[in-house]
Amino acid sequence: MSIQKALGGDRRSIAQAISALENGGEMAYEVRRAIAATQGRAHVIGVTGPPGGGKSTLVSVLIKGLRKKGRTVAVVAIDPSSPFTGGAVLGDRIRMGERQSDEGVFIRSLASRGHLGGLSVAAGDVIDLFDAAGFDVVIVETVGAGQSEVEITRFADTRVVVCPPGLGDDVQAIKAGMLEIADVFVVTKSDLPDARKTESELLAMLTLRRSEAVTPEVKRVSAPNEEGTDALVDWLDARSERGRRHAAGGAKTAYNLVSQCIAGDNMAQLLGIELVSASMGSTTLRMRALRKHMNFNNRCHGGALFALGDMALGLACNSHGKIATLVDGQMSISTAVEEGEWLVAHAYEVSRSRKIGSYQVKITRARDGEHIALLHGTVYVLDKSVEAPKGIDL
Ligand SMILES: Nc1nc2c(ncn2[C@@H]2O[C@H](COP(=O)(O)OP(=O)(O)OP(=O)(O)O)[C@@H](O)[C@H]2O)c(=O)[nH]1
Ligand SMILES: [Mg+2]
Repeated sequence: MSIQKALGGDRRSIAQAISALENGGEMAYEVRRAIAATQGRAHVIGVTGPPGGGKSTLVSVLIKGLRKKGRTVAVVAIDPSSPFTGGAVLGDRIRMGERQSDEGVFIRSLASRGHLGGLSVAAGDVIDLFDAAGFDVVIVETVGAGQSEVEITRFADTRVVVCPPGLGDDVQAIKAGMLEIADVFVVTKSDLPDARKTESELLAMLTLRRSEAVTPEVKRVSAPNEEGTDALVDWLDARSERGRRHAAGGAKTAYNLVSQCIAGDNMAQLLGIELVSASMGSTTLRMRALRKHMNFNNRCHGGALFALGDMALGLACNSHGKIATLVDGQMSISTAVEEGEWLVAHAYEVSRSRKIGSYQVKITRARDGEHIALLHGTVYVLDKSVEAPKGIDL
């Protein structure tokens, strides 16, 4: 596999790079490292909403509209049940198979792998890969059930929440979770009788929102009649939110900050912990289990594993630029590590408020992606900026 070819847009290499990211393993961090060195520029659009709400159909409509505007589009569908398998999505009108043969479109389904019921761990990396490979727009489809609609806020520049008619009281459930995160509500299936009612219910809820919040748009779309589709595509395309997740201390800044933190960390030097990649709220490190890490049983010492996990977690929670410190951490270890093995620690943010953050770190064996240990930690965020070591420009 050639990572450089993938970053140049070669489809076969992109597919291979995604497989590497999914499998974990040794190649995954090579890919992550290559991605980390590139600057994001894609407009990442997250599409979420209830099961069967019309998300995939809407994504097809968006692909078609964005292609007409000359944009290249990559799609990450996070749900094994999504019909992005090359079959017909909406009768003969929009065939995903036809879209797949379009050089400007790349569609990939990812299994959710049960990561907190939300986005798979690899999803963020796959989005970054598409971004690095030069796609103008990356669309992420997730089923809004539990964590995923909240997680999408970490990944997307623009959040589209699908709200089909006929949800009845379930519109209240949308109010509880998604009202907070949406940039635009799309009332799908607007050809169905209850569509106007759903729209007015949404508008009524939005007027109850706190006045300082930016009020999301509400748009109606009927896929079979192609009603409202152009307006939605125009609105999305005109948004200047492109690459927003990278702005204001985005991936590049986070990477610079984290790489300087680790360079100035004595424990990391002592144990030989290296940075693989970093973005806001997420880091990947690696460490080779050497003689000095072994316990009396000639296996990697639990303390060394914890130090690796703690380092990854510490960098992930400090990557926002505010000093954060671990106040509670628990590690479970499921597999012993032999001398000579490379270990990869991937830390990611589960949640974060102004003062408290929750993080997880997965430690795997690089050779085969075997699960080694899981660290869960709670951090306390101080009202102080992380100081970069002297003489280095951020
Ligand atoms: N009448 C009508 N039906 C639609 C429209 N959009 C989607 N549907 C139908 O709604 C059903 C679900 O559509 P999908 O696009 O698969 O919905 P989804 O949200 O992706 O579903 P999951 O991924 O399984 O959660 C399908 O039978 C579609 O044909 C529309 O605008 N009008
Ligand atoms: Mg779907």
